[in-house]
Amino acid sequence: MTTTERAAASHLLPSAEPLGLIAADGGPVPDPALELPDGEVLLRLYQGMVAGRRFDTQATALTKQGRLAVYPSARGQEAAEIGGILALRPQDWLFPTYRDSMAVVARGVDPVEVLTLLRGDWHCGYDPYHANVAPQCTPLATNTLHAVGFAHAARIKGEDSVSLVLLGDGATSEGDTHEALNFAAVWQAPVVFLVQNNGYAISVPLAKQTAAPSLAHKGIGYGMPSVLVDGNDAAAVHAVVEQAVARAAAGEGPTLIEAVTYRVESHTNADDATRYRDRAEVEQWLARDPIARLKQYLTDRGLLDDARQQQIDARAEAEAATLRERMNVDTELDPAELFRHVYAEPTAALRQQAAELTAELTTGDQA
Ligand SMILES: Cc1ncc(C[n+]2csc(CCOP(=O)(O)OP(=O)(O)O)c2C)c(N)n1
Repeated sequence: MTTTERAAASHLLPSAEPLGLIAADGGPVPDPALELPDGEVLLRLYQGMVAGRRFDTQATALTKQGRLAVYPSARGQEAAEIGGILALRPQDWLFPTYRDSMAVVARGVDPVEVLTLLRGDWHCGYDPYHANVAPQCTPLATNTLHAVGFAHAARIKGEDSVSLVLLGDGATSEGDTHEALNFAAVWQAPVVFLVQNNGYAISVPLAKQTAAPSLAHKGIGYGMPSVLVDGNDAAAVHAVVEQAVARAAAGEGPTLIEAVTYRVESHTNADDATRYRDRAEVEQWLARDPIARLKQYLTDRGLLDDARQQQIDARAEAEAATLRERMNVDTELDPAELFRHVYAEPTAALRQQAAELTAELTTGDQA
């Protein structure tokens, strides 16, 4: 950048208010700064969100039935999850977190494979090359570095591929995110950062997470264009991610997107959110439900009728029933397998841990 360009860097700043296309009441946002996706895309977004929510409630039920060890729900975040994923091209790559199972399923990965990790297995459960989806990351923000490295490599190899990385508001405070944003901008890597600001990092609210005007404002510090978008508006999320992917694919570098949304459920089924937030706050966000607003919009324009709605519901229900049935089996896991794929030549410490585990499992001595 020249000094003049630096001085004019305000074009990198996000809008003061989140960009939107469809308001909370299902009506159009006046004078939108984005182009509305066509009717077919809006219907795909709607169908994807309905299926995503049904998958999410099914996975939550599976924790109660002891079939899943843990499940971080993305209920309420369907617009960000599905809007982002459906804006990707087949050759692009997704770098998700533990919360983004519904996005991984929407990308085409078998839902039973997606739930393998959360069932307690040691691996991610799916072949990353099947639908270009990296393993879901539990360590916060590590996937930002994977995405930048991957995107940079793709560019060097001359491949037409953009990496979309999903991260939470809490993850933006990690050092890894800083390094990823910095190098993405320096290298002009074809990567899109989609921050799902769902208000909380477990029990930590956004106000204790950052003093920045918005998470999107962080982009200017790295020299990266940033977008603030209504994360409960699937049409708007789709539009901004599609634009960012097109920019990246055209060699114009990375974009930081903050999608403002809300984590309706607790952090996971192992957490109790009533201990740190009011029901009134949750109610406010329920009124901004991403599915209800798109349904209203589509219905008002004759794009969705009862017959179509029934088809969409029936499909989501059938997928959930199949998932339930396929998950309702006792899996046989070999705990020793955990040690087999860490190093080509296991270290002495690892060999010792493996031996201790085998001894414990043989004698039943857990002391
Ligand atoms: C490096 C690292 N530090 C701490 C944790 C523990 N941890 C798991 S989830 C979480 C909160 C993450 O919040 P956020 O990034 O906002 O994502 P969300 O869970 O809300 O989707 C923390 C601190 C972790 N997984 N990884």
